[in-house]
Amino acid sequence: MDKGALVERPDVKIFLPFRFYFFRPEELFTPNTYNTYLAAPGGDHLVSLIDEITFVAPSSPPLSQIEDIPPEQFCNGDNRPPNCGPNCMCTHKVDIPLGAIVEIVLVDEVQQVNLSHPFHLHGMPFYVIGMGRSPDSNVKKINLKHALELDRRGMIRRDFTRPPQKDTIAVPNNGYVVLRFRADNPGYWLMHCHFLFHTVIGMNFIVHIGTQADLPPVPPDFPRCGNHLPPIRFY
Ligand SMILES: [Cu+2]
Repeated sequence: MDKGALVERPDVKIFLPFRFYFFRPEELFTPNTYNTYLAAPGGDHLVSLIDEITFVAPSSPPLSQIEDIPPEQFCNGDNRPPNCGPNCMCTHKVDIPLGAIVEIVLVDEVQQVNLSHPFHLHGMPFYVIGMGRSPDSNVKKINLKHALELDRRGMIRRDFTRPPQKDTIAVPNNGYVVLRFRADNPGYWLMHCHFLFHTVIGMNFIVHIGTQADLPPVPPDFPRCGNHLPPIRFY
């Protein structure tokens, strides 16, 4: 057990709600936009949002070619591009200092019965220190606001005694999970729902740990790649 990660107050605490955005038909083919969507059985056209952002893969690998990625392509809940719209498309990246104790609370705002999204983190395992649904029977659907309120009132319990260590956890539908890890592996790590049809419509974000100085140099003959399409306006 990493007892140092299982302390009352983490260094970084992030609440991340996730949900779907359903397109109206007239939104789908707006000139000069390029929407990605899933055509679901039943006819819905949707994208995933984590903290109101649908993830777009960067045009080059950040690990080896960070200088080739326009900084404005990155975003997060605190730094969304202006006029991003309801299907805000950018490369969702959360910056974490190397060595920080991180707590992530994932909140299911999809709330589809029998659908519990399996979230997977690359790079390091995490402890699952909390999981549940709202104890308030008047609240039929959980959301970020309610989860924050529960946390403020001390009603999101955290178990530090013997939490399981995992690399994937199903977030109970209409509920939440509380994860803890020590950010001791520098780099750019994807965290994403492991339903592939949710990954392709943006249910991902990058956990960026440390700085470029914490990474080994890129080998001189390392393969390079990039975006071969003309620039696409995402937002
Ligand atoms: Cu999912």
